Order: sequence, then structure tokens, then C-alpha cells
Amino acid sequence: MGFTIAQKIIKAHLLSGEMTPGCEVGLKIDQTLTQDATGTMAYLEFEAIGVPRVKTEKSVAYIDHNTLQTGFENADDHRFIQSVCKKHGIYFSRPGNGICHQVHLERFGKPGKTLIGSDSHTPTGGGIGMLAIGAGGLDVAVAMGGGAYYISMPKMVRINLSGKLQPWVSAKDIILEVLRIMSVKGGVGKIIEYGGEGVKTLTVPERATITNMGAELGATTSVFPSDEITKTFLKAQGREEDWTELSADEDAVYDEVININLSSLVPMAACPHSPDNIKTIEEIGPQQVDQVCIGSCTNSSYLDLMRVAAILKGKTVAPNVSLAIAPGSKQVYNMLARNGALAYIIEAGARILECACGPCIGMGQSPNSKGISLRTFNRNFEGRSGTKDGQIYLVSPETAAASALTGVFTDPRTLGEAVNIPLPEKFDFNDNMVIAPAPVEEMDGIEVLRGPNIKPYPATAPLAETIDVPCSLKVGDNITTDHIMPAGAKILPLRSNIPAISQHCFTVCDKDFPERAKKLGASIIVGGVNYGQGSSREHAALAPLYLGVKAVLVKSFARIHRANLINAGILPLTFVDEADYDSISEGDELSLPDVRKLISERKEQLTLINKTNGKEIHVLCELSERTRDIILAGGLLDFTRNNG
Ligand code: MIC
Ligand code: SF4
Repeated sequence: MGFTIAQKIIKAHLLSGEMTPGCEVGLKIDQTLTQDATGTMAYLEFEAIGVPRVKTEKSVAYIDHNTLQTGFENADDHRFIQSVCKKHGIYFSRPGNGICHQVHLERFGKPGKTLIGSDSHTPTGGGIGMLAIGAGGLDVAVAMGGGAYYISMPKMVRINLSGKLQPWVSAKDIILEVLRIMSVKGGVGKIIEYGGEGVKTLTVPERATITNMGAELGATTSVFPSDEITKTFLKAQGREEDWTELSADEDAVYDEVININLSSLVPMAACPHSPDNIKTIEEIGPQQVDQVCIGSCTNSSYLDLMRVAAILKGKTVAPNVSLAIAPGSKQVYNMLARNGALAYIIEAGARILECACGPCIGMGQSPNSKGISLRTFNRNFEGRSGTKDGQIYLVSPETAAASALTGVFTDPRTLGEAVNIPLPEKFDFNDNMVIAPAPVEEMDGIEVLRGPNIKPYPATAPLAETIDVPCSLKVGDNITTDHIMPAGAKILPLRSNIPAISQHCFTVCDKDFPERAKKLGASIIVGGVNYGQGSSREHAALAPLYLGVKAVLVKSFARIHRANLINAGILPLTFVDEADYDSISEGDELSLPDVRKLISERKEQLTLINKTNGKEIHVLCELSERTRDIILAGGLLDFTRNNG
């Protein structure tokens, strides 16, 4: 029996476990990346682990999220990260160099390698044939220290692409179609591999748009083969020697196969408030638009922005629209400036933002009240834009640019003859904004610079004998990490200060939660399906930890968030019978008797007693040997420290 692409990479990096779906496998990690919003915590954790120099082939720290400096906090964090990098062997991508996933794809990603990043869109690297996975900061810290990264062996899904995209239909429309078919939870426990003749029609940046937004399927990652097209891209980046061929065996076996004919796709949008709420632009009709934002790690490549510039050339943005554009990297920005395309964008009236995440994470450009905003981004969760009632639609750069000109939802196919932008033979690469770490002999003399906003990791404790606590919050299905730990310009500067950021925990759902949880001292949260979808932010586990949350009981979890809860020493529980969700209300007194003993004895099914209504229900706590030990120790940091 042959292997899929992902199975080949996993096999070559397997440190422990069996490659049977559901079994825990430990992987050797070649590369890591962090961004600044998760990075400060990840490097504090790396320091706590105590390894003097990273053991990976390449680790890079990017500054791209917290670039709005409205106080000292973000700048202090950047300085901290820069000094840690210099000391501990990490490359530092300076603010202004671009969004982590875009820059990593351009400059550092290598086919066949493993990459984990403290950001859920790390799978962007799958566009170049990497096994690239989003993880919590602590997992990245452990991998930097040379430790394995553990996942539960995913099932394999093959998406066969046939045909060729019609003019004005874009890679974004392909992933929107996949989201339409599979939904935001359809990828959980799976790796999505792309294959078929249609793959040959897609450039690396287009493939990366697709693997990037595979995160929204809940998938562990997505991957394309590494072929001649990959080689062409790497050659144009001056990195031909980084290329290796990688494809699935003819007789590889997949658990699921989906066929998509590219020729039949049309421009689409993900409507508010979920990336799988898909409609065609035609179906939406000529509704008025208030704002258009182009950029983010999904759609800010040179090819994307060249197409946008061609559409905007000689025109003016509609009077009712504010158009903001953030190029994905300095390389992209520079090339647009050199070849003159930037002038078309400026002339048309776009508001040009720095090369960073910007509006995607609510760092500015929040739309007006009830504003309709078309964005080329990957997430449109309620409130994420910074405007609670903002109506965010996710679209391709072509649809975004066309609509910015007309002021209403516009199918770009109405623009006439399509623009053909070829991949440049040579990108303007220049790594002058990446600072190499200090040589080993100088490491000891480097001082790590800490600002006053940087507070230590919250206190942890080994798992208690019995958990006897109230339910402090009950939430519904598809709770995102943006609900649990909101981002945005006001809250993001607190990412290094868990006591302060925890004051905003769950406030989107219930503004009194932080105060209530703290008052209760210890509690349990109850939720529905796909709890914790979205971001990799471990703050969505660390803030609850700080507020005394001992366990989270839900119908199902999203992968990264579940791992983050375990890393924080919070028990992840699921209902055996989902109907029991109805038997718990906020405020009920809950008890998990002898929980420590039962978990030590490897019992997976536990009894939860609702002391308020007398009901006893069965809950599952499925842990591997390793994760069980982590939970018993009170989290991964204690576990790693205890185990040297
Ligand atoms: C996001 O898109 O939500 C983020 C901001 O990039 C997060 C990371 C974070 O919360 O810092 C992610 O996707 O992991
Ligand atoms: Fe940044 Fe948005 Fe990409 Fe997250 S999804 S890394 S916030 S651009």
C-alpha cells in the first residue's frame, strides 16, 4: 500500500507512535515560527524550559500582529522578542517585513519539512509541500527546545481538482467551495491533500491561499505536492536548492475523496458570521458595500495585489466605500512600488496600510456600525473586526477590488477581459529585515529586555483529587477563540499580561464572566460542538486557567484549543450523550469525585454529578499516556520541568 504526501512526511519525522488514525504520533520538527501576539508568551515559556539555544533547523520570530503602537506595551514586547531571538538562536523578522505566513512561504519554507507555528494559519506552508501545523505557543517552545510535537494521527482526505479556473475566478473561490462542502468542522482530525490535473494550473501563492484557509475547515493541515511549479516558485525566490519533489503514491489510500471541477466554479463569498456560510456573488446581488479590505495571510501575495492594481488602474474607489490594502510582505510591497502598480492603487484612492495583519485581527479599520465589509481574509467571526454588528464577507481579491469600484457586491466576471499576471521570473528578494541570531560564543553576554507589561505564566497546580465546583458559564455551538479571548487593538497589547487580559475573557458572550469566575475561585465551563475553533492563541486557555477554570465540558473540541487546554492543565471533557448538555445550567454545582485517581488509573469515562438537580451524567476524558501525565502534573510546563 502506498503513502499519501502527508504520510510520507510524517513517516520521515516519526519519533513515536503508530501511523494509525487516532493514535498519538510524536514528530520531529524541522522549523518553527512565531508571531508577536503569541510569541512573547511562547518565548517566556521557552526561557522557562531552560534550553539555551534552539535545536531546530530554523526558527523564525515574526512581528506582524501587534504593530499598532498606542502605548509602550507592543513595542516593549517586540524588543523582548528581538533580544530573546538574538540570545537563543532564532531569526528575527522585523516589523515591516510582513505577515509571518507570507514571508515564511517566500523565504524559508521547504518542501518535505515539518513546520509548527504559534498561529493557526501555519498550514499556509502546505502550499509549498511542507507539513505545516498550527500549535499553541508552549508546543512551539518545546519543539524549539528539541522536543517532539504530538498530534493524533489524522485521517487523509484527497481533494481531486480537475479542469481550470474560469477568468476572474480565483484560488479563494476554490477554498470557499471546499468550505461549502465540508463546513468549519468538516476537517477536524483530517489532513487535506490536493491532487489531480487541476493542481498543475495553480501557482504556489494560489496553493498557499487554499492551504491557509484550510485552517477554517478545522483540519490539522492541508498540503499540495511539490512539483515543477513549486520548483519554479523557489527558483524565482533564489532558492532552487531548497526544492525536492514530493507526491502521493499512485496507490495511496485516502479515507475520503472529494472531486472539484475548477471550470465550474464561480466567484463566491463567505457571509456573516462563519467562513462556511457560502453564497455566490450573484446570489447575494448588488447590495451596498461600506468597506473593502485587501490583504491578510490568505490573499496578499504579489499575484493577488497585481490583479487588484490592474482592476483599480485609472478608476476611483466608489464614494460610499473605504478601501484599505495591506501588502503581505515587504517583498510584495517593494515589487509593486518598483513596477509602478502601487501608483494605480494610490491613484484609485486606496488607504495603504503597513505589511501586517492589521484589520484581520481588529488592529484598526473596524467598519462603521452595521457596516458591510468585504475582506480577502480568512475569518469573519462576529465581533472580530472590532465592530460587534459589522457584517463581514470573505471574498477573493478580484471580487473585493471590483466591488470597491462599484460600491456594491460585484461579480468580477462583469469586468470584461481578464488580466493575466504571470509569476515573475525573479522576485525582488532581500532579507535585510531578518536579523540573524548572535553566534554561540556571544550568547551569554546578551541581555533579554523585559518591559513592565510582561508578567509571568499563571500559577498552576497538579490535578486535584476531586473537582467540586460550580458551572461558571454555559455557551452554545461553534464558540471561537475570538469569543473566549477576544483580540483587537485594545486587548492585544495585553497578550504578555495574563492577569490583565483575563479581564476580557468571554466578555463577547457575557461581560460579567471574568468577575464571576474570579469570585467563584474555581469552576467548570460548559459548551457545545466545535468548541475553541479558530485561532491557536493559548491565551484562550491561559486566561481561563488564571480565572480558576478547572475543566471544560463540551460536545466536541477544535484540535488546537483542546491541546492548549491540556497544556494549561485544564481537563478537556466531552459528553458521552450530547443530550446531557441540557441537564446543566449556569450556576449548577458540579462534582467529579476521585478524578485524579480515576485518570491515573486510565479510566476514560467519568461520572459527573450535578449536585443542584441530582443528575449523574457520563463524560469522557480521552487522553494518551503523555497527555494524561501532563494533566496530572498541572500542565505541560510543569510536566516538561519535572521531566528535565
Ligand atoms: C488569528 O488569525 O486569529 C490570529 C490572530 O492570527 C491567531 C493567533 C493569535 O491569536 O495571536 C491564530 O490564528 O492563531
Ligand atoms: Fe494575521 Fe489574519 Fe493571518 Fe491571523 S489570519 S495571521 S491575524 S493575517
